[in-house]
Amino acid sequence: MLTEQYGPLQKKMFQIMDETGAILSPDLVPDRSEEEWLQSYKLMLKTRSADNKALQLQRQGRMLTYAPNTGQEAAQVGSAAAMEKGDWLVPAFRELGAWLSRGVDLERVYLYWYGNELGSQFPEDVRMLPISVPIASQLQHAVGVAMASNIKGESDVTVAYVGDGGTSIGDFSEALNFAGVFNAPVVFIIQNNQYAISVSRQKQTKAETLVQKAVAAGIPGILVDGNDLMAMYAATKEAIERARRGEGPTLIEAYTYRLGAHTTSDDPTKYREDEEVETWRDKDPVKRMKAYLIGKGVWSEEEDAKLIEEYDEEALEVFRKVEASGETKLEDIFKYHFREMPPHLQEQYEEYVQYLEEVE
Ligand SMILES: Cc1ncc(C[n+]2csc(CCOP(=O)(O)OP(=O)(O)O)c2C)c(N)n1
Repeated sequence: MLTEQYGPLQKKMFQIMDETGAILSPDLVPDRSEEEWLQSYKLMLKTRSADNKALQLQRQGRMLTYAPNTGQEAAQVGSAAAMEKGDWLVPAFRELGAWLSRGVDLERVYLYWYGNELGSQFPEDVRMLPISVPIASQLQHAVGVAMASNIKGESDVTVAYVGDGGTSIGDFSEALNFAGVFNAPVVFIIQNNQYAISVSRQKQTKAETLVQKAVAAGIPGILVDGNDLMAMYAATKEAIERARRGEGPTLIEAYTYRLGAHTTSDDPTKYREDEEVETWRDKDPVKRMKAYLIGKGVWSEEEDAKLIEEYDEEALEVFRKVEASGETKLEDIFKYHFREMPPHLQEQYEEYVQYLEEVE
């Protein structure tokens, strides 16, 4: 069991691949074909292209806001790749690689950041809850979804994401506790990207690691190099299989770094040094997986450059579609927040309609 070797109290970080793409532990490499690793790599690349394009568009005043994922692609794609078709994904708001891996269209994601409510509507067969910005609130829902699978006698597992900042919120501890008590088939993934906006990980908690919070809840945990696609896949797969066997929840801390800004409204140069960012650029998850695949002879620099170009163009195409049809209507905020509009919202909506009549 990886959680025994690399459990919270072992004070070790689980890694399979080093920063150069070299395999450190050949016996721990998950049983996947080179083609499957290549597919995951392509999803990481697609995530990065979508990120870059969204940032450009936001700077041109065409995208409302955006929360970049650059640097965190392995934590997202590696964990989602370990999920089975019927498993549930419960997101926070910075897991683009995981969403794309699960079959969410980039168009939905861009619609969301464009401010359109339809960006939260996924096809029926995509088992993902809507993006959740109220920090850590999604974790209670995740436990509920997982408990429902248990009650219905279904074998689906729920994978829920949260940031390092989210671990300081009560919902996080409550969700872990509930999951443990009710043996819910849920895997919690903390993307520890070292910052909650400007609050550094050191200021977030005096605890040495975030994963040690699993000990208090009495559930297994593992600290993983979040920039190592293989390690993230292996750790998540083990946790999902444990949950599916009826052995309850796991907490995974993916140790990673947000290379970009918190959102497009943030200026990270105000609270962190360039040198720090540079050391993390050396640990870039995309770079190391690319080196691995080129080393295996299944990928090349030429194919890489060509695919990036294709993904960049595709992202722009998708955005143009969103821009052409996805204009945000204020009334959507009233209409889609609840299934049936509660009286206080009804009142505000009527006021808004009256206002529109007056100005027209
Ligand atoms: C309950 C709540 N409080 C405050 C905020 C404002 N806020 C938005 S993002 C954020 C930081 C989140 O940091 P973290 O959980 O580490 O995730 P990251 O943004 O780094 O992915 C805060 C405080 C919020 N969205 N929800």
